[in-house]
Amino acid sequence: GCLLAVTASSAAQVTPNTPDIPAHFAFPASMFDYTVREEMIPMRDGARLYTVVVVPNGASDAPMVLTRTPYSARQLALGKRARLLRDALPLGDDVFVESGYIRIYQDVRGKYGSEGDYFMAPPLRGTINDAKVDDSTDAWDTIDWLVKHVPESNGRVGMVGHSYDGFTVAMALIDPHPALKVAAPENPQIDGWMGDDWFHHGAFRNVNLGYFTGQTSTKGKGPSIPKPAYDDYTTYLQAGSAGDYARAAGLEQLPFWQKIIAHPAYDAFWSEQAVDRILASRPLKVPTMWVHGLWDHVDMWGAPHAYAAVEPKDRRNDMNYLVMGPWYHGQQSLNGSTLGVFKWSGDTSRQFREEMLKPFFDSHLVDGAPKATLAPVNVYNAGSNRWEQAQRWPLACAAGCATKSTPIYLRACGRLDFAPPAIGEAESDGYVSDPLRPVPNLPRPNGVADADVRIAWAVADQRFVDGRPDVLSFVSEPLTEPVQMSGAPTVDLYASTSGSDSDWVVKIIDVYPYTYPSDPPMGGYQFPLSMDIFRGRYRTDFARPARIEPDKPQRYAFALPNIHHLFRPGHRIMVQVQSSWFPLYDRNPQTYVDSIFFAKPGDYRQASQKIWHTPSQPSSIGLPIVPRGRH
Ligand code: PG9
Repeated sequence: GCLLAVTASSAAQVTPNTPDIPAHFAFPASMFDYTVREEMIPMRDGARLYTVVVVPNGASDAPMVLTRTPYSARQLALGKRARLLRDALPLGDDVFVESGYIRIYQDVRGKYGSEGDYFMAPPLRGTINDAKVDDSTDAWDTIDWLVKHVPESNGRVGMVGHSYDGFTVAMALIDPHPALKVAAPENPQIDGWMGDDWFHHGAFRNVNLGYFTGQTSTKGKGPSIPKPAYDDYTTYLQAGSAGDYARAAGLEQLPFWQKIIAHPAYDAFWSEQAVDRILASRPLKVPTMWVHGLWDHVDMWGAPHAYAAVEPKDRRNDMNYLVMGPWYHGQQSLNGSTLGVFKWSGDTSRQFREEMLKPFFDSHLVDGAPKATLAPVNVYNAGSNRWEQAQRWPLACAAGCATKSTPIYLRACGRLDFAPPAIGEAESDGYVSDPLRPVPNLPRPNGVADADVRIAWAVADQRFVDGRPDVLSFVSEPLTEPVQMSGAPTVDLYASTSGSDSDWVVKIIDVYPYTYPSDPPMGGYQFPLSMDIFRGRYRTDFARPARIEPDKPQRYAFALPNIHHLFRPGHRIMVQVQSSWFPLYDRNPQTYVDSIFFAKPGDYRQASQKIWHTPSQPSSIGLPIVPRGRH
């Protein structure tokens, strides 16, 4: 009774000459607590998309969860082929398995098993894409097929996915199929130029070069770009401009690279494909949970901006949800107990999946499930080490929020103060920015092998650059009371350069007390909360770059990524300013050229940078400080 009964064994007749790889092999279905169906689902233009439908044994009237991906549906759904469904699927699917969902993964058109042509995160059909199909119609056609061809289902579909897969979820929300009942775009790419994968405020993210070869050199998984050095800093510095490196590696063969270099500015190609703008112009039909990592520097822009674009349409405040966790890119689907040196209150990723994602999906998809009692905004506070809830986001901003943000001023002698600059104090602080010695974004060396370091770089102790002669640090007195920030800080920088173009990087940092008895190595830690880069040539118009007049103070105004953080008494607020962030972003040559992708070695020149702090040019940061007891 305890042994597995071996029923039919139809051993084939073999001789020593029988080849050892049979024409067909399959594990017996009885091994698994689920079945797998591989389908080619037809789209309206005749292209068929490879889709894996994973059905738990005994399912009936079960809801379906769909992910559309360019990263191999077969690998995601069948890569592990474990006996139990919960071990077979990616970890982030645990709550769907627990609720008995039918899980579906599909290759986007043109990738892996799917037919048709591949376009990288393609724009919605319309003005800049004259195709008849896109990720919105493909999602519609897929859902339409699923509700008609999966007899074990209850006809209701949810969509979930992270990053590129989050982009496909967001695209499905545009004119959605009526069976799409709920969606969770996680770290979605929403605007590739403003602050997601390709650029941040016009500065190009070098890491994309390897992504382009990996994704678009072949239908399956392609190689990353060959690197001549272990240390990426060395690799990119020796390569010259991003364009030089791309040319050396043959990227001119890749149409998407050609599109990138044809559109370095925020022209119609970018602004018209920005998914937040498209969603803002459509009715809100599907309850949606936007999921964001507070330290996700890949898609820093997407989820909060899409949430904000849709929020005005959510009149009853029961359709549009935002979750922001203490995560790097995609960590919500993995273990979320730590990030860098920080230990959170348990596995925050599992908490999100179990206490937010599951009840949200269940309530819209599972027959008879209770309505989820979930706050519209759930955000982790790394200062108090707990999840906190809100009705709306942000809690403080420049205008239109419950609280107006509070300016804090960059003052002489590296001070940061709530009082504006006084007459008579030194007018500016300066540094020399040398593009031949750019400021690193993480301690060197940073090679592909250091995955942990690279992933957690966004929480790295910023003392590794504090004190560099080309980094300015402005720091407050130790706080005497707790300070809560909940929103996006805004930069209002008066800066000049002796060059004719320049980047400005601004960071908001929580400086721990110099001694920290409960965790001594944390004494003095400079914990970055919000940082971003701004390419100076776009200060007046993102679509039309302009030369910067040398040595003339100019105003640079832009928003930084969201913060939800309690600064504790004894901690200090720090603002760092620098003019490069390398190798994460390509270097600004500091001499105005038509396209920085093609800057020549002679264009890269040192520049004297000044940050002004006079009564008429008071550089400041608008901090989203929330009165105590209001968050
Ligand atoms: N960051 C990747 C990506 C997102 C969207 C478009 C292209 C690439 C990703 O992790 O999927």
